[in-house]
Amino acid sequence: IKHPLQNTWTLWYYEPDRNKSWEESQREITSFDTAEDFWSLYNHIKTASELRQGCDYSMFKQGIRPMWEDDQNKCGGRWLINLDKKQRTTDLDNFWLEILLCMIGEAFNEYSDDVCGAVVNVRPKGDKLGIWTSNADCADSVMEIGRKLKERLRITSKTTMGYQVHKDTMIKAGSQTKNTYTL
Ligand code: M7G
Repeated sequence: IKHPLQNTWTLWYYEPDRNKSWEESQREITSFDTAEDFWSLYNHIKTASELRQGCDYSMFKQGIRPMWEDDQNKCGGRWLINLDKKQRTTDLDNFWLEILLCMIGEAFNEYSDDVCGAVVNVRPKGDKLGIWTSNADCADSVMEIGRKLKERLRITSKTTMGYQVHKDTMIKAGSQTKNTYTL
């Protein structure tokens, strides 16, 4: 028998399309609930660094859409890791895989329930990794998830991580969103 995961996870893919809205361009790829099915999927698809610029992968718990508007996200926010351009070849794929493994392995202990999912944005100006949590007001949970992430990714002091509330991101198109927490 296969090794069951605590949760069922869904992979989403976003590709920009001028004829569709952002929401319509989010495509649900597949869901899985065993370690073996995770690896079959992971080994079958392009790595993040192989995606065309402008595209995203998102992996969320089944039933949570990878958007601010979802009930599980609307009071939440994300830990954001901004990579510089050089890190696409050195860090992007490693960080993304490690984030996925943290999530499916429920690495955040008593706070794993607060994790909704994660997103990788492949962008010309620098790639981004975000881990989305459901309640931005739960400082304990947000900080513990951030600390664990930083430890597991072995993020050094030169890379700072900021937690941004989705409600701030939503209205801040263009300019930079303020960090509500930093690590
Ligand atoms: P992005 O892809 O997160 O980052 O957001 P980028 O600026 O580096 O490309 C780009 C745009 O996508 C936003 O300004 C929104 O128009 C749209 N968008 C992104 N997200 C995460 C959402 C979302 O959750 N809901 C909606 N409605 N639009 C979003």
